[in-house]
Amino acid sequence: MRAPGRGYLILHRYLIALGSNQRHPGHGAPSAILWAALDEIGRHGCRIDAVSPTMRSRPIGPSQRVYSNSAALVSTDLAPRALLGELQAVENSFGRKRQGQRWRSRTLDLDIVLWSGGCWSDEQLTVPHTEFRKRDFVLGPAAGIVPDWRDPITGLTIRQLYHRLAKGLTRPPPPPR
Ligand code: A4P
Ligand code: MG
Repeated sequence: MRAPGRGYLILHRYLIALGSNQRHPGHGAPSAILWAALDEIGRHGCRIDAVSPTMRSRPIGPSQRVYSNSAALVSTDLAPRALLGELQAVENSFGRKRQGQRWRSRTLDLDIVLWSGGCWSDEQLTVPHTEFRKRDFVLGPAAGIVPDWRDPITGLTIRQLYHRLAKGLTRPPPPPR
């Protein structure tokens, strides 16, 4: 299939999770960074097919800052490792620093959550993302755009995973917008 007007072959679809909890000197607040990042992803060989609204979420991990999170469905001819490279280039272009503590504050984090090809595992990349079933800030936005996409590991849809998590949710509710 050829993307209208884009001239690249679409072989893969991905669910991408976006997160930010640090301001950027040019783009401003985390929610604005997420929208700007989508434009940039569109310039890195991906067609953006659907985007969730951004939500605010309490941080998991050592960082104290509130996150903005969203999800996007993208189509591309990039295979998983090639897409990871492009997403990391986008993260870097937003000033992402990789040194130091895991889960530290970041201007932009882009994770590959699901891939239309199913599962991928090597030393750099694991798809489905290992943590996504536990994260309301991934499943909530994703349920708004791809509710029927099935997790190849559990066989459950995003909607089912989200309802299951919501029922047992022990984390405090997100802060008000
Ligand atoms: N990697 C492996 N699999 C993947 C994948 N599916 N997608 C590797 C993207 N990367 C993947 O990631 C570390 C390495 O994971 C990469 O080099 C890549 O080869 P990173 O982005 O450099 O570092 P990180 O994000 O600090 O670590 P990690 O383990 O990816 O953390 P997560 O899972 O991204 O979680 N709280 C809230 N409320 N909202 C958030 O968005 N995000 C995090 C980070 C923590 N707490 C949060 C949020
Ligand atoms: Mg990450």
